Amino acid sequence: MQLPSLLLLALAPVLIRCQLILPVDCNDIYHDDNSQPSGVYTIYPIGATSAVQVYCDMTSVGGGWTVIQRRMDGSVNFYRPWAEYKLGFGVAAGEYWLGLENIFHLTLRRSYELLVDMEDFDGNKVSARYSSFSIDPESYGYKLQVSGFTDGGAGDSLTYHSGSKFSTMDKDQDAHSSNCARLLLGPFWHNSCNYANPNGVYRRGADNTPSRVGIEWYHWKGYEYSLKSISMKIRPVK
Ligand SMILES: [Ca+2]
Repeated sequence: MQLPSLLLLALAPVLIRCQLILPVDCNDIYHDDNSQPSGVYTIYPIGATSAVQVYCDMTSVGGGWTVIQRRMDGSVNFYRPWAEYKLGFGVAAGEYWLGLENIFHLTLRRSYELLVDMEDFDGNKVSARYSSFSIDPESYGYKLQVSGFTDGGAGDSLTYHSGSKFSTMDKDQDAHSSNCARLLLGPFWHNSCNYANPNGVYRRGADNTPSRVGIEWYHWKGYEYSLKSISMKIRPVK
């Protein structure tokens, strides 16, 4: 009769170790083996039952970046309601949004920095980096907290959004009298309204009909140029 509990006792350290090695983010995977390439991996942002596939950038400025948002070919529709921005959508190997709840739990657990990489249709690549990035819980509207800008050629189109709640077409929490997510066809942490519209409509470069609805980063390409690609990625501050 004693044997099963003895066995469990003997196994306990192994079980505990298995739980501890579940990666919370791409940085955990990178530190486990820094020779692993960029690609799709499984992380556990909220615990053992929260497995989610993400794209890990293992090469940009030191590697270990967890991609929370990515546009690259227009294959995924980003004009979606609150419930989908909360849970996440898309494909880890392509375009996706990690989900506000996942992002909240990640940045609750650790202090993160943010890197925004982007490219235009002429092959020019620039970035914007922020030394501090977090979002508040849903009860506070997933409010964005971002600061500590460093210019990688893109200019700063995000600090203006810091302190803003997240808004979608069906949940207006922005500072504008109208609904910025509807006006710009892109759910985001809109203020009144925006300098960045990374979740806007995928279209090819310069286009102003209709105006300001593309994937924009104002301080690099203005309001009427939709980027070829953009990705937002986070990494724990060392
Ligand atoms: Ca509003």
